[in-house]
Amino acid sequence: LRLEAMLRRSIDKNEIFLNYQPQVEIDSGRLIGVEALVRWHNPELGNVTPVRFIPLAEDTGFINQLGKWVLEEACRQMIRWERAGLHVAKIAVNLSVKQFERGSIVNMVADILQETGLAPQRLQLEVTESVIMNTGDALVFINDLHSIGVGLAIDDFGTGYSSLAYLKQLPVQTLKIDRSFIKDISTDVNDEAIAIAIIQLGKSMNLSVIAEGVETEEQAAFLLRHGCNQAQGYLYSRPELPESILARWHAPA
Ligand code: G
Ligand code: G
Ligand code: MN
Ligand code: NA
Repeated sequence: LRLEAMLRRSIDKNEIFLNYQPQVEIDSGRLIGVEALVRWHNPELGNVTPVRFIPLAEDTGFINQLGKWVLEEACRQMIRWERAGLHVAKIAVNLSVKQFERGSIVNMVADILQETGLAPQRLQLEVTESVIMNTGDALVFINDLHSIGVGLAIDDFGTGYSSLAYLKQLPVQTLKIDRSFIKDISTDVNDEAIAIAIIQLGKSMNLSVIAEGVETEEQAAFLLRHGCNQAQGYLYSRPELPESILARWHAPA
C-alpha cells in the first residue's frame, strides 16, 4: 500500500524517466530506432524495476497516467534529438492491456502526436499477443491506431498464444522475436526452429522481424544467416539515457 502511494506521487516528484534501447540493422550496425523503457528512481527505495511497478500501476489504474507520461516524454525526446542533430527514424513504446481497456487510447495518441509534432509513422506501439487476444475491442483500437498512421509491433512474439488467422487481420508491421528464443539459439534446436519459423512467417506475411535480447556475435550471425537483419540487445547497447544515445549515435557534420 505504501509502495502504491509512492508510485502515485512518482510522476509529480520527477522520479520517473525513460531509458532508450537502440535497435540496429545487423549487417551495417546502423541505428534504425529505439525502444523507450520506463524507469523509477525513488530516493528511499532506490531503483524499482518495471517488472514490479508496471503490474502495480496496472492494478491500481495508475497505468493510464503513467502510460500517457511515457508516450509524451518519448515523443518529446524524438524532437529534442532532432534539434540536437540526431535523427532517430522511429521510437517504440510499450502499451499495457489496461490502456486499451480505457477506450480513449486513440485520442490520447493522436493528441500527443499533434502536441509534439512527431510524425505518426515514427511512432511504433508495442503490444503483446495476450493484449491482443484478451482485449475485446483490441481489433477496433488497433485499426483506429493504424488509421492515424502509427505503427504496431507485436512484442515478445511466440510466447503468448496468437492465432495466425487473427494476425492476418491485424494492421501490424513488426514481429519482435522474444528474447527467450534468442538466448540459446545456436545450441537449442527447438529455439532455433522457433526463431527460423518466426522469421519465415514474417517474410511470408510481409512483416518486418526484429530479434530481442541479442547478446552475442554468434546470435547476430545466426539471425543474419536466416534472413533477420534487425536486432536489439546488450550486444549493441543496454537501455541508456537520452544523452548517451546522442553521444553515441550523433555523427558530427
Ligand atoms: O526494461 P526492462 O528494462 O526491465 O523492462 C521490463 C518490462 O517492463 C518489459 O516487459 C517491458 O516491456 C516493460 N516496460 C518497460 N517500459 C514500459 C512502459 O513504458 N510501459 C509498459 N506497459 N511496459 C513497460
Ligand atoms: O518485454 P520487453 O521486450 O518490452 O522488454 C524488454 C526487456 O528486455 C527490458 O527489460 C530490457 O532491459 C531487456 N533487455 C534488452 N536487451 C536485453 C538483452 O540483450 N539481454 C537481456 N537479458 N535482457 C535484455
Ligand atoms: Mn517491448
Ligand atoms: Na520482449
